[in-house]
Amino acid sequence: MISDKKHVQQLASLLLKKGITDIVISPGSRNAPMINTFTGIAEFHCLNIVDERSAAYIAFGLALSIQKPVVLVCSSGTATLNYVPAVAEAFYQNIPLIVLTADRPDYWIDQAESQCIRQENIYQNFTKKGISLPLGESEKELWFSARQVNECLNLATSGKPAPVHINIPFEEPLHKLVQEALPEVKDIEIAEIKAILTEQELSKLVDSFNRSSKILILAGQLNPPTELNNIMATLVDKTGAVVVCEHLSNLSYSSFCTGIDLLMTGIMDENIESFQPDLLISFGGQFVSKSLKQFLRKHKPAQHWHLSMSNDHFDTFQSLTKVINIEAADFFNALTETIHQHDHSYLELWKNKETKVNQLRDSFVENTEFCDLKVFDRIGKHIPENSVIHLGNSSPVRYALIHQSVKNALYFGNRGTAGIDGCLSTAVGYTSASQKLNTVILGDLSFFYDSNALWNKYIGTNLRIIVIHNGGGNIFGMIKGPTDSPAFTEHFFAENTYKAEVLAKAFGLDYFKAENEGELGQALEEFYSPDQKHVALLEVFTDAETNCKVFRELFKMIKA
Ligand SMILES: Cc1ncc(C[n+]2csc(CCOP(=O)(O)OP(=O)(O)O)c2C)c(N)n1
Repeated sequence: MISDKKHVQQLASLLLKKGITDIVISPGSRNAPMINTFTGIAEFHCLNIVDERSAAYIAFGLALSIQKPVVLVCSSGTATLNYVPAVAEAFYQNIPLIVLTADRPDYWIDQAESQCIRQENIYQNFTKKGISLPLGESEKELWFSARQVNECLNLATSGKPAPVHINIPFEEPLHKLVQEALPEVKDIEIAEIKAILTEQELSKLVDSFNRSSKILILAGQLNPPTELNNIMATLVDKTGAVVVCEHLSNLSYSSFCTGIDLLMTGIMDENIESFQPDLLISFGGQFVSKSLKQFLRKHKPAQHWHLSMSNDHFDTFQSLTKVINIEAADFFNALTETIHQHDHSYLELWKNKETKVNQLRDSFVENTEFCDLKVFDRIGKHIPENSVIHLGNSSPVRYALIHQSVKNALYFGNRGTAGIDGCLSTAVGYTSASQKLNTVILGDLSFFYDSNALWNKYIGTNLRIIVIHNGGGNIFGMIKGPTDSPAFTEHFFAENTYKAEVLAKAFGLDYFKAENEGELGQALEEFYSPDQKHVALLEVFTDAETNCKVFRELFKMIKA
């Protein structure tokens, strides 16, 4: 059985034609025609999440996992506004979400009607396109609506993917069901095109590349790139270009440089000009490292090329000279075929420094007291190879990037907007469709903020949650500024004495805790044991002041 509402029938038909079948529904009345239609068709895979903020982050995590668009369905009113944080995160990470909001007919808006707000274009800053479907079901209105839905669904995945919004007004009755097949609707396809460089442009780029002796390539946050890793490795071997990446770039090769924050601290004062690039090439999303940005803003390259499928003019380092509208893999492939061998002295300079810094880090971590820095080292050594790791904001992602990455692991983090409000939900959504072991590591505030992520039936047994309980927002003690304020403890650190244990028990998770190194080692053994067959939460208690002291000492030591 499906709803009798024809616009919804058409929409469902087009979603199926375009292979979009994963739907995250939040309950409501106005969205009944969508709920009845999607759940009435076996091909759709429907989840139900009550809290719309969490639902949208779960949909986002699911879309990351299956690498396909995911549909969100909610009622009208504030339900729709709760989607905004995840829609923004998806927008800045180029993930397609199809957001379907139910609405009342426009003649009831602002007329003291229940659960009614101005819903048209509410996500306009974070979507590629937003439409409101017509209410009437005449032939012309149905044709118009099908054309607009086609356009929205095509835009979500073409070029630079992004969320789209379809607002659908419904008149009562909302629950009328019919025993009918979905209507045949024209699927307007979008032709696949591949951007390539003209011969003239390629030869100009190759010429510039060959004339540069210090080439730095920055790979920002990337969803697991399949062929790019090997292409970049070949390029580095041939040219001695320096590839700088973070765990979230999901690239890995012995000649790439990672651990950027510490490495930058290591080069900040000493012989810094020799590290300054002539040519900088960047692609992918954001970098976490602030010191990398500071270094490049101060020591600007003569040329900066940014590779972007949507001609983004990202002038992050105030030195942008060229935007190249091409896939990174295609660009580096084309380049590698034609460029000369370069000498490897620039690469050796960076790699030698990285080796030294890493040695200093390892002996420092071994000798330091129990603190977050040490906890992240131990966690990294226990997470099994081939895992998926989700890093929370803000100090978890920073600590994790200081340490070596886990072998063959995939890394994710909500770095599009760096919110603390959906890190757990994103991980829950990702894990629900993942065959691998997934670990999410979050601070205590982020965990409590998003604990509704646990309020559903879809938590995979392959999920491990680690809460670093340092008594509040410890990041504010680590960065310059907040500790000077008299409002520090109450309004920046936001001291937190609640424990995750009670919530873990409420949601039926196995619970582990650690308050010192011995307990942590023991807990991690059990937490990652093959005998641990159920979803589990490990709460690690550390002292906020010790964490800040050790963190500062590490950077001071590297600098010295
Ligand atoms: C939605 C949202 N609100 C506020 C912030 C600002 N913020 C950044 S980090 C942070 C504290 C995080 O605390 P916790 O999760 O305990 O991690 P810790 O700082 O201890 O590592 C806050 C409030 C944010 N990033 N996102």
